[in-house]
Amino acid sequence: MNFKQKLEIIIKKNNSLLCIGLDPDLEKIPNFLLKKKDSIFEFNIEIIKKTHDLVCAYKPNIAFYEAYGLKGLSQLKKTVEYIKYYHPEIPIILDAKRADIGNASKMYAKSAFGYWNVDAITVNPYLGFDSIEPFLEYKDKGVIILCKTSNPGAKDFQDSYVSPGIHLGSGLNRTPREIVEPLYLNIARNVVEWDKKYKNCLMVIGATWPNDLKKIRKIAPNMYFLVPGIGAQKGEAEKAAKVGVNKDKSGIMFNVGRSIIYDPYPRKKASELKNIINRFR
Ligand code: OMP
Repeated sequence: MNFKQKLEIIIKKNNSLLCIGLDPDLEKIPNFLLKKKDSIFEFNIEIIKKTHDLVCAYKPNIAFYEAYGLKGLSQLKKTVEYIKYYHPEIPIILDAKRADIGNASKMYAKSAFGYWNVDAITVNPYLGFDSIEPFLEYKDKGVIILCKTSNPGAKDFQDSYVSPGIHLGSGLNRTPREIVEPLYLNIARNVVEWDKKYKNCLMVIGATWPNDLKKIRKIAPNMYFLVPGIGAQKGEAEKAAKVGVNKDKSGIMFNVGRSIIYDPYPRKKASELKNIINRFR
């Protein structure tokens, strides 16, 4: 079963487009867990136990584990193994925003899909097609390409006007200089082309940019999107759900981290968000 099939099954089973970000911060996790040996892992287990029937995916961001060195990374490994053992039907997305020159990307891909054994990874398209291709070659995995990120600085470069170049696999096809569009739309068009061949592409679009989300949905009517930025980053689930879904009222994973995992009642909060998304999708 490939990543998209796995995702579609769990979306239906849990009737949910909610993805929870497992981004543990030792300064924020409850005191009683800090006393335990593997407090990050224990914190994640608490969240997973309370939410596994409410989600369509879990997304650990590797920064929150790397920050604690090998001890942190070993707890990421334990978290992945825990989910794979107790909830094998739930996809795990490694949020690492990787990609490098080809031979290094090959190693990043091997690390994500081999060692970490996750179902999908986030990647950064700045280095171009040859930096993404080593990930795309894992056809049963999901490759989630940054398109328009949720942060305020997304405007700095991603909104720049460029003359569109489409990489069709055989090489780059650039339109005349006078034709321009924002870089993020050019990325979206490229990802749609890549997906025709590899069939495992997804895109990241921040919930903080609902107008851009709408434009990207037009370019990629059938693609799955990862939409972060709800809650702590002030993106609104209602708006993003209305404009972002595909014709089947699906096609999105809404990632929420802090505003669920640090809520005193994570299950209640996750359930509320799941229901809001379902009401507006
Ligand atoms: P909260 O802001 O706590 O909900 O967490 C957001 C998570 O999504 C973090 O792990 C971010 O790194 C990630 N993220 C964004 O916030 N914005 C993006 O544009 C892309 C991502 C991502 O790729 O997941």
